[in-house]
Amino acid sequence: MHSIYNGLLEAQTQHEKKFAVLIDPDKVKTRNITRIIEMATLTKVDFFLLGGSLLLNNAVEFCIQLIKKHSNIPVVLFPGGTIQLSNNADAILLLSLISGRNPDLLIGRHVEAAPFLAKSNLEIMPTGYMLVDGGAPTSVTYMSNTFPIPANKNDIAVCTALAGELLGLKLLYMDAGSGAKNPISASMISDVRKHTSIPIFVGGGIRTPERAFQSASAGADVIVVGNAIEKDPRLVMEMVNAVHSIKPAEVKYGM
Ligand code: 1GP
Repeated sequence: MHSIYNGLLEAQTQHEKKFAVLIDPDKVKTRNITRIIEMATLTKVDFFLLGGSLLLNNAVEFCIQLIKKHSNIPVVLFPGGTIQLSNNADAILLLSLISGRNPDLLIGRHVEAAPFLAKSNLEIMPTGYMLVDGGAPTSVTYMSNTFPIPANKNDIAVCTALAGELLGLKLLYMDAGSGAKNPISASMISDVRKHTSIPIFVGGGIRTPERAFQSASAGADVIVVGNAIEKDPRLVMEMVNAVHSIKPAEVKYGM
């Protein structure tokens, strides 16, 4: 039980970084998903995140089946809404949008999902989800009806993350939003890392292995990449290698 979360805590103590591929079931073509799954298996991606802000075709179940058929990599739901729940995944990021002030995304959807989640076999990982301005409006800021944290307001990001940790959330996810123009700055990641201890996911607009390396060195425990890999599945290898290659000495933050 709780093997994915324990794995994250264990990796944190060893200063090992993890890499996750985000699959948006609506966007990826079947041919591309199969290619991404093959590349991910070959390069030892740590897990798949599955979800999007808007699911038009409800293809979550189809994607899980496809992943499970071709690989043993755990599938973690990253739901944009309650319809994106499935008992066939391994775990779920139970997101509370703590950067926003939309009660529905702080507790409302959770109430709706609770009966399903309580009966499911999913490993549930309560996550403080923080949207950070990535230079242009993204689907998630529009759909969530919230303002992201300004990109240069590290102090707001730190206090938000700290509040999430003090409330008992188990993970933080700092997201500039899918396809963000600018990924979250290394300085914001590093400041949040210095003031909190729970594992941090970072994603949104990471397009190069160098950027993935930089974000992980700044303090992210898990780097999430979606768009760039959807466009070019061959990028998986360099991205994973960059993130997995980080040695404790290269980790720049300090508690
Ligand atoms: C979005 O953090 C993820 O929620 C990944 O973003 O698609 O820009 O890589 P990209």
